[in-house]
Amino acid sequence: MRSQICRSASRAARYLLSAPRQSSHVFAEGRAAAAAAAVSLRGKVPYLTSYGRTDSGNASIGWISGALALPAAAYMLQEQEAHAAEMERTFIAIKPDGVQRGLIAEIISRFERKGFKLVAIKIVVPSKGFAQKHYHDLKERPFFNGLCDFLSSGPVIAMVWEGEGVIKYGRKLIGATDPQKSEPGTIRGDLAVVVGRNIIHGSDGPETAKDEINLWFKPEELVNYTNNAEKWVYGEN
Ligand code: DAT
Ligand code: MG
Repeated sequence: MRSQICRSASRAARYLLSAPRQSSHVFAEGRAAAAAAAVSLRGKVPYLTSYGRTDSGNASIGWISGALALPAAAYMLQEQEAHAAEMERTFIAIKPDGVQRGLIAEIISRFERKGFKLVAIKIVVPSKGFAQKHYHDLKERPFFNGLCDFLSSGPVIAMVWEGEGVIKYGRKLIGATDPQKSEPGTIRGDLAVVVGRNIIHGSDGPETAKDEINLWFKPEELVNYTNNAEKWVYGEN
């Protein structure tokens, strides 16, 4: 309940703090922010306890609490955004073989069921030049040309998944590069046979995750939202 209120206050504060979006709707959100902030800080900030009460008989206290509510909402916004900034993200792609074999839903569901959050998704046919950029660190390898031809041979599902430890654990869900060596239970272990057709890509570390997300997505294509399941996945309820 408290985190819901914080989120609503933070959302409203975000509207209020973004100058170009001023409208009556924004001010309505602002009132909601103030109210939500006041409610959620009740008990922590003494002046806020009487916010919204008309029967207190003490107008100045009501005014002070109203004045404090917005900074409080802004503070909670910072807190929430700091938390969001900490939340790890990784780039995951279903390669043309995975798409053609009808494995999109199967692969997505493994990440989804684990408890990770999908924050960006699109279907694209990368050009060969784009594939070369994506695999630039492998350009000296003998299979580089064939690999780039393959990645650009058809539609790819490009995604960004978010969650605690998602980079490393995403790689665990995917399994070893060579499906002959991937454990059963992993995506490649269960669904692929040879290294040249191993159906899925996943970033291998924080730096590559950042670079790959930036290569495949514009910032506005990443969606910040609260998933209702989060409080059950992370135990904040
Ligand atoms: P991963 O995809 O597990 O991160 P990688 O980055 O070493 O593995 O290689 C990228 C892709 O290149 C890999 O998914 C499949 C292909 N590949 C790797 N080694 C290969 C090989 N020996 N022969 C053919 N293709 C290979
Ligand atoms: Mg790799």
